[in-house]
Amino acid sequence: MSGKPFYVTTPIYYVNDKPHLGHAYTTVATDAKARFHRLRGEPARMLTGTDEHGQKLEQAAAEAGRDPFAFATENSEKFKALWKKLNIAYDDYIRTTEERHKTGVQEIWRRAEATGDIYKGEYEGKYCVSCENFLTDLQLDEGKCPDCGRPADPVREESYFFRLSKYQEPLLELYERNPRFIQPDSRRNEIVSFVSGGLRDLSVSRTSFKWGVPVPGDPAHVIYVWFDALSNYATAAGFGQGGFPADTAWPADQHFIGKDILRFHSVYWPAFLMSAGLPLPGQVYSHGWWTVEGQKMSKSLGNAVDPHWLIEEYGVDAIRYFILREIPFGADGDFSHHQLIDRVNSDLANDLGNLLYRTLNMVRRYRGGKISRGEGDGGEEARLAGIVREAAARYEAQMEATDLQAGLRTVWEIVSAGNKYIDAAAPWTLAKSGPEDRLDSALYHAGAALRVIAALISPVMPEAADSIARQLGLAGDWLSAPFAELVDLYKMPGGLDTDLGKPLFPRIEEDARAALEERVAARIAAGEGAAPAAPDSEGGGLISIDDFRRVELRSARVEAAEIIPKSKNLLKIEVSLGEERRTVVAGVARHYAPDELVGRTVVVVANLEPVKLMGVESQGMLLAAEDEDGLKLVGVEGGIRPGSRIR
Ligand code: ME8
Repeated sequence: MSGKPFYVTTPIYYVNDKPHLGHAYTTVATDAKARFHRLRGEPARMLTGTDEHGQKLEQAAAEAGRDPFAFATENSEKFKALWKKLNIAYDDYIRTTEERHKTGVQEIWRRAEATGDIYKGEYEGKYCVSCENFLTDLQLDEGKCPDCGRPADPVREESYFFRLSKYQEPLLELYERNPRFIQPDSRRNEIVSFVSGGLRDLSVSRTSFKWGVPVPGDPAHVIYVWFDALSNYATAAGFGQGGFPADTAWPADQHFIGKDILRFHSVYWPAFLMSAGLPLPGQVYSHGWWTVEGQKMSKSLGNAVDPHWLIEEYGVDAIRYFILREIPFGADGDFSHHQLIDRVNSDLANDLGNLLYRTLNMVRRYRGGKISRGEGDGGEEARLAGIVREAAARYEAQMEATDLQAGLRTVWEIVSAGNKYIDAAAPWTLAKSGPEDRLDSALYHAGAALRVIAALISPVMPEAADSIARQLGLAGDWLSAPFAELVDLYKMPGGLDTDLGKPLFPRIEEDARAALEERVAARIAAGEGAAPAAPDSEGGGLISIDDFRRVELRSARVEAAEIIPKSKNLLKIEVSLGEERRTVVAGVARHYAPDELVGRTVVVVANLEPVKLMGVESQGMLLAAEDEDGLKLVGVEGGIRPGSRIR
């Protein structure tokens, strides 16, 4: 027995939506934390999964004309597929529609009821289906949900309540006793003041729909989806009718979540557990929010950061690295392709990639590809060893404290020390004029620094770490050595057969960069093209005439057109809609010369949110049809006044 594992969880994601960058972020961070613990030789258990009940899912399935379970299954699979591609090494994947989960949720309910914390009443108030949240009139922001901005529905129905008010003091004591229960500190302060303001009892069942876990003994009610969902962390650890099994991983050491769901995790969840007499998790870590290119992540912008596409364009490790390195864990951040490319070029290609390539290249040229053990010390070696030792200890503390960004920065101090070491040791001079053992020592030390770097980046970039190890000629099980050995330069064996291989992270040069930015723009434009009310393409559901009418199509006359500099396919087109002139960016340059367009009547989607494409604000979209032979703009037959509505 290796003892209780470090148990770390992601939120379980709603399956009405397909996975996006935000989901990927939390999951990669959680995976990195679990892998860090495994790197230190501790058992770790990572849980993720999907949240499949509730009104939102029931509605989404109905709109898609699907059975809720089949719909949930299909979308749950999409999450699994992305986790595979993102190299997420989860140990368990829970779906709330599984039997093991439902039994456990009902058991938590029964225990809370036995404590006297659940009573029947009537709920009258508002409900936000999108957040699955009960709201009071005071919380509403002009009738809308304060969190997501969508209109809240009035609800009046019989409901069970949970005596949350009773837990105000115990919760405040918890935050006091375990000051790191909520991280980061700024979020903790928010919750402390929220709870100090007083807690109202919480409605924990619904009767107006069916898609959920039935309330034990009263099947007219389904258990409130957040009571159901939060319980997953315990049910996945084996909690059921008999309690937890003896070898359970519970309590969780860390719940990773986004700040949007902190209240549920730091107020409701510990209160439910206290009521059921169960041990509490160690920490709730609430991270920040991503915007995309400076804007809130919308459908169209989401398309430009679709995780599958990002992985194809940049590689899985570049994405994993970027999202954890770019912003301090806990703070909000902006995802910009420009920044991402800069980071790939500087940190990955120039710094790390170069250290690896120049080291192995010299090993090949001067030593026929073999690294021998060399401990000769001209002073530079001791300096490097000192930097590595100190940085590895600091990295360990930072990762332990979930300061993932700082941990990565620390590894790059070793990268930079490695590059400086090579400059100082100048193996090219040693190769010419010796001494021979100093050359061996220089190549050994550079290689050994790379081995430590590979180990320390492995939680965040597992593939790159393995690839560096393979190129260095280390054995397949290199990473299973004790942590203290992995970070000790002198524990690298000698006599290694290296393999120069291809550069690990190629630089994204100017041409490739322009082409990439153009693809980003095209994806945003394509995302814009999705009719607002259309269900996910595969759903193929029908839309109502009202949905169609929401799209404002107008005729327009092209007044001017020009190629956007650096772009191969984008034109900046000025159109007249009668009184009004608009600029529209369209991906048609491969099919039309700018001059050919001037004077034509085209069809414009006139009520799209504006979006910036390659620096130009596009205020609409042109309609076009495409087949194997090319693309043709949609026009209006005969003469029509520019700006006429098309129906
Ligand atoms: O809330 N930036 O599921 P969900 C960063 N089912 N992270 C983001 C993000 C963004 N822009 N958008 C989403 C639910 N996330 C519930 C959870 S748990 C018992 C039940 C991440 O599919 C972030 O982790 O809406 C956020 O908390 C989570 O996705 C919400 O996922």
